[in-house]
Amino acid sequence: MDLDERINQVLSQCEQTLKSISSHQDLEDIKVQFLGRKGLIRDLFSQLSQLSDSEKKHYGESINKLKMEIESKISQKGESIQSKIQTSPENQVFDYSLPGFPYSIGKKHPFTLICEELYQIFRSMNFMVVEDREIEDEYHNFDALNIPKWHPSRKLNDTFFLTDGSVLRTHTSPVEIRTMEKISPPIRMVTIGGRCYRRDASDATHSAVFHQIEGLVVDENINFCHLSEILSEMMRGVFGKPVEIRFVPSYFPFVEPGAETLISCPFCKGDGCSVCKNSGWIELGGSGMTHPQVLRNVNIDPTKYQGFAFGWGVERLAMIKYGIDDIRLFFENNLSFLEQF
Ligand code: FA5
Repeated sequence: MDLDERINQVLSQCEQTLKSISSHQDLEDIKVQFLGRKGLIRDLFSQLSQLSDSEKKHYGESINKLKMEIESKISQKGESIQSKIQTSPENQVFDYSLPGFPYSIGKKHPFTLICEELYQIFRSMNFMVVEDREIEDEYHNFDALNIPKWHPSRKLNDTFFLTDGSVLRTHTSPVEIRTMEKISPPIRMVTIGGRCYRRDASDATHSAVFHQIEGLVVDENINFCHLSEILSEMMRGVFGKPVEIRFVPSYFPFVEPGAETLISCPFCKGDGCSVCKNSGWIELGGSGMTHPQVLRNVNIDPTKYQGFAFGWGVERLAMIKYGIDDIRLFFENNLSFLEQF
């Protein structure tokens, strides 16, 4: 074998051996085998003495080149062994002195916040806070509330009916009936954040699932001024300042007279802004004096007792209080939204 062949053979031998090893110790052995005092490179250099001067020059350069190439390959292999060692899980070093990741403190959902406020406000006015079922029968959701059989809200495209004929309650007004069935007047009750269901298309102000606050007072000598006072007090509590209430006559079969209830816009004080769509007023829900037939349905004598009731959207109230422009945000669990409160 001439020297050229031997040089190529040593290079490929080195490459093969490097491929087969994975430890620094093996690498040290290879260094000795190829670059050591009795190594293969030395051996090649020793063969130069038998050559002519011109051959010495030629092969001397070739062997030097081979030596540098082998040194570089050994050093690359060393780096690759080191990086494998560092990234293997059993060699990960855990530094116990590093600071930990801080826990971010959870925040209350704006819906929870407003419900807690409403709870405080009504407890301070001595209202009984009640809850009732979300799956209702037609009687309590409609009939007992004087809602006629032909009323559009009873249609399949407005209400979720279950196969057994019961309904997902479309409002919290059936809680009034259930309370009056159980308790005799005087009654001061409120249900806060009761879940309701309607087949409404979802948009910025409507959702198929939403929540209402429903209040009912039944006693002797109850009149519309009492209703107005309680609603004003509720608004003063929520917004922390007096808010004007406006009643616009409206029809709900279970109250007479009935009204859509508006508040003066707490942001622009009635001057007009984007929240109140420049009207100065914001509509929050219905209210009115309990219809005598509703009282009769629960065996309360309407000649002796009168009642007033209101039912408002809780998300709508929270949207106004917290400046939220889309009801869908309440249900999306979007962290960047929730962290604002
Ligand atoms: C009622 O539900 C009546 N039960 C309210 C009532 C109670 C009137 C007692 C008189 C006496 P209405 O359908 O208007 O009324 O709903 C009341 C409020 O619930 C609305 O003003 C709105 O704030 C909220 N609401 C109704 N539908 C939706 C919906 N799909 N998404 C979000 N909020 C809604």
